[in-house]
Amino acid sequence: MLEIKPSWKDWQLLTKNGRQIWAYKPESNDIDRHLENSSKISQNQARQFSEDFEFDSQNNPNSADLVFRNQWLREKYEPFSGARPNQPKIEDQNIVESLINGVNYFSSLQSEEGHWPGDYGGPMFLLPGLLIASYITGTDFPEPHQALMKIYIKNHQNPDGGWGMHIEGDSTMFGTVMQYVSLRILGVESGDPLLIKARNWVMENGGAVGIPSWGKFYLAVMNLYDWSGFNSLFPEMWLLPKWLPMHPSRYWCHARMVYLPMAYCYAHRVKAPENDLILSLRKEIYCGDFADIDWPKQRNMVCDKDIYTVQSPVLKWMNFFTNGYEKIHFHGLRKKALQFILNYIHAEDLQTEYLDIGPVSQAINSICVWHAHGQQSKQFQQHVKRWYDYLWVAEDGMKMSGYNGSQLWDTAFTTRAILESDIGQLFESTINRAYQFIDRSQILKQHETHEQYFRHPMIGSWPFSTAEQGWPVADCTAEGLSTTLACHHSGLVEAKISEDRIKLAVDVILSYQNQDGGWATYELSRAPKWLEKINPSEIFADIMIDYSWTECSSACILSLIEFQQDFPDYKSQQIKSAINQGIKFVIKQQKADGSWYGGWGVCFTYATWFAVEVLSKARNKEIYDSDILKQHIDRACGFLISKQKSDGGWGETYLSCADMIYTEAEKSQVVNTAWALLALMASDYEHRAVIERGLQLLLDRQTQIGDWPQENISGVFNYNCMITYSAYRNIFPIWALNRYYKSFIC
Ligand code: LAN
Repeated sequence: MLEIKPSWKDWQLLTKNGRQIWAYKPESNDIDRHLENSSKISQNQARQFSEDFEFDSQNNPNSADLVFRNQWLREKYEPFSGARPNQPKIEDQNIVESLINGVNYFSSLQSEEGHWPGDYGGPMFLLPGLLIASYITGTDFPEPHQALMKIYIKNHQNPDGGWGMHIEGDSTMFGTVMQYVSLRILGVESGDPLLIKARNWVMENGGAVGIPSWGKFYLAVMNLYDWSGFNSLFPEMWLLPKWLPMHPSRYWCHARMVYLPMAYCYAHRVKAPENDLILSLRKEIYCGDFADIDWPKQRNMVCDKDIYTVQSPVLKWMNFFTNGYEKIHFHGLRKKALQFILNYIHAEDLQTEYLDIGPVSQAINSICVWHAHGQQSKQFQQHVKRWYDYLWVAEDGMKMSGYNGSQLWDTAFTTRAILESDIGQLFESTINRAYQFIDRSQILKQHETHEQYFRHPMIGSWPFSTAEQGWPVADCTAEGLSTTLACHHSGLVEAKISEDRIKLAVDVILSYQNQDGGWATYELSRAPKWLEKINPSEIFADIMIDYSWTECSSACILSLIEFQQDFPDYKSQQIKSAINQGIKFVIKQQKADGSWYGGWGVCFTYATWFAVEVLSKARNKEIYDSDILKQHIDRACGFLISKQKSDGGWGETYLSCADMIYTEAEKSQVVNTAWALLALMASDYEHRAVIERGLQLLLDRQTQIGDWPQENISGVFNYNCMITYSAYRNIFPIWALNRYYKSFIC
């Protein structure tokens, strides 16, 4: 029943302290050995790969993580053999079975060190960035990796010949040209029918001159686009006084850490040497002759299929000045700025053990370090080792993940989903291992260059992935804290996370609260909203500032409420006031229809769940005015009920995120259904029949072994790019079933 195609077995996921590496035909579990992999593959093997990784993205572009799951299951899965809870009523028995089955199945996918590995792909522009880094630095991936990357890209081509920004998206110039160049780097001939089709798409849409600025950047590095067609990144910006709102230290950390190495490459005009491939590509991706292109005119040229954020007049003015300055820039200042930038890149590398904050900056930092120190330098080699932390193998091929994983996040949610009721008591070893991972993932040290490079205090925080990655996140800290408390309450674990460490986490959460009462992602909001006007990305919105979000705020408030129950005397007044301000913020975010917009999950059901969870908790604990809370909760339930589909479920598509309007999926989605149910049950919604209809859908969709189908993509960032959360299809149905069990059965 668990399908494992022949060459899937050649690929093994190795994990160590949360680190995840896919190794080709490993002989041992030693991760470090497999980073020096130089395997070759024969034509026959390559053919076998193509057969075994054949994937129909038209049916569903979301792979179900079968290479990892089926292999681990085959090794580790056993039907649940423990005792059942005391005799539920006959009519409830199948719900209990389903719940136990769901948890038991998912427990088999837990790593030894306690986390749940999983596919974190989705965006289509990440792998090309890494391939360009590997190309320009002359650092090839091993052949088996290259073969699987090729397959992945081919698998995700849209019927019109192009590729989207992400696996579910319509074709864009950015998606298409980046995949095109990648396939050529990987050795696919320009006469390949797939590439001919892609080229037609590019030509019909005006050629690669219309690629958005991030694409212009990558093409320039590949020497496929002239740097003079790129708006200045004004490296001297880093020398501006720090109190200025436009000083880059005030940007959202992801924008900061991407534009930092981009500015380095821009200033040095880093580019691959001309060779046959480059010369040929120049002919393949443009409508006219490369030599005839008026580059400065292309700076603001963006294909209309790509535009998400229109350039503001402020940005145009700024570009006018910075492009002008570029012509006369002062040598001394440029040198100083570049030295600062390089030092900053080094500091980021050391603070994160070369993982860097994310996949985009990891690849571009690699290019900078190679440029500054050479291919053989220790620093560059450290970078290369980390490339593999970002690669993932699924039945659609090898992709680049949106982060070095979602380890902490998934572990925290899974643990709480299991511990929602006494059912958790049946899974002692799973909880113990998860707790170990939570324990090990709390960030307890700060690098010495921490303050110098604008980092927020982070001792006591939790990250999204692993402690060594070293970037704390406000709501991940909250999830880490809530999970710690839940584990301690369960009585299943020996409490290794001390009271002091719990309080450190609380201090971090308090330090993260914004003036508006809400919580942002990695840092405080550091700049006024108008700074967004200089967002140069065209393809993302709200990328310049770290804003307060409903989800992040709700998670932080919830953890503070839970903490106060256990430790009522610690900073009592300060925490109460933080909770109060926080609730006001969440209430203010509610839309007229009763919903909340989700910035990091799809979409209104996601944020509405977070908000209702915290407002209901506050109401039950008699924090805040109960009547006001009731009003908001009722409106939220009204919204959810109005979106229930005739089969009892809920379903949204990614367009909810991009268009900011509730966009119903044709088919109900288990993940959306679970979020809606969790919210309704949290609020003690009175019409049980409504809840039962949704629950029935979850029961019906569950597979025999206890899994749920992988449906639409569930995650998002910056409104316009989607990201896979492969664990959600298990976590949230389990959580919803368990909450039902707690509320109505046991
Ligand atoms: C993430 C993943 C986790 C996510 C949550 C914790 C779920 C959220 O509540 C807060 C924001 C955060 C931490 C988040 C921010 C943006 C990230 C890092 C990502 C979606 C994963 C990938 C994305 C990153 C920006 C991708 C690289 C692209 C760029 C535009 C730089």
